[in-house]
Amino acid sequence: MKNILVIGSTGQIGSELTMKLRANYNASSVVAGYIKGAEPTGRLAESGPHEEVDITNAQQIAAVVDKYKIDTIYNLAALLSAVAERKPQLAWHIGIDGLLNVLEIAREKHCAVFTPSSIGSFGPNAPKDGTPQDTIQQPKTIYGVTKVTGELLSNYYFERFGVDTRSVRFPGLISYVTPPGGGTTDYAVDIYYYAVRGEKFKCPIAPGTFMDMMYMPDALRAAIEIMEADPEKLHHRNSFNIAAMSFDPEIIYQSIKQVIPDFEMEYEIDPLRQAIAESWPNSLDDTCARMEWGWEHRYDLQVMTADMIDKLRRKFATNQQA
Ligand code: AKB
Repeated sequence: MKNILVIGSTGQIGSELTMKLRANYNASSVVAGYIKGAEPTGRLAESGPHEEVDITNAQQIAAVVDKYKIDTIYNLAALLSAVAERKPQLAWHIGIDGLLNVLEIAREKHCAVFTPSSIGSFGPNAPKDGTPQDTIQQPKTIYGVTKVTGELLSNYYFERFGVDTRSVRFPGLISYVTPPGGGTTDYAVDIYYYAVRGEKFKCPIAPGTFMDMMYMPDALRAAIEIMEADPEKLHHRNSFNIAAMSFDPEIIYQSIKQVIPDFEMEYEIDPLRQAIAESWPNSLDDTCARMEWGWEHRYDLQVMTADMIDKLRRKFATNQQA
């Protein structure tokens, strides 16, 4: 990876991944692609080049790829699961028409492409616990439909045209930097904000609903390590199961209470998110990622909780001083 374009650089993953890529490689060769209305600000804007790149506009993508001699594209443009259910056509347009634009440009201009998939690519008829790498994928959500289609399309471009496409199936991602928007797993981010602000949390997901989750530093490492992996060792490409921890709302609540004992939570179930969560696996088996490119998570729930609370306390203290 020499010259990198991040499409969706101001989103939940993009804002942190762009900064990490700039830290790991040459900052001036990591281009932050954004859409109108979501321009980068602060360090993201100052630390390297940024260009308007709407994934639905093939000419715009091609022009930026040419201008910066891009060899690797991180395609992070997507609607998260709950929002996608409300706007299925837009979810398809961004997730699949947009991906096709990226893959065609990658084919013409010889770029490698990373496009994240998700635990949402599985449906209710996949094995619930220890969901295998290769198993039935029949999601019930438009988000999942776009993710499975994206995996197949990316594999097709690799096998048919030799485009170096790679991907991981992200669990719910937890971070103190950029808040997510419209995901089913977002409760596991919100809960920390409420706890640190000393407010009671209304949990939209029912007790006993398990989903895979991951702390953002692990997710960023995964996105970089998969693109740096030795291609000779990859039997799979699109997309690898990766995992770090699986919990339900009661378990994360108890882990926060160990640090903030008077934290309170009650349940106010969101039927849409609950139905989506119930259709997803409880936990994925990530043996293939561990064997083929050495994937390892570093953060478990306890370590993540301690770090999230510490970082959010500092963030709120700084905001109050400002
Ligand atoms: C969502 O909840 O939509 C995402 C995901 C698990 O892909 N965080």
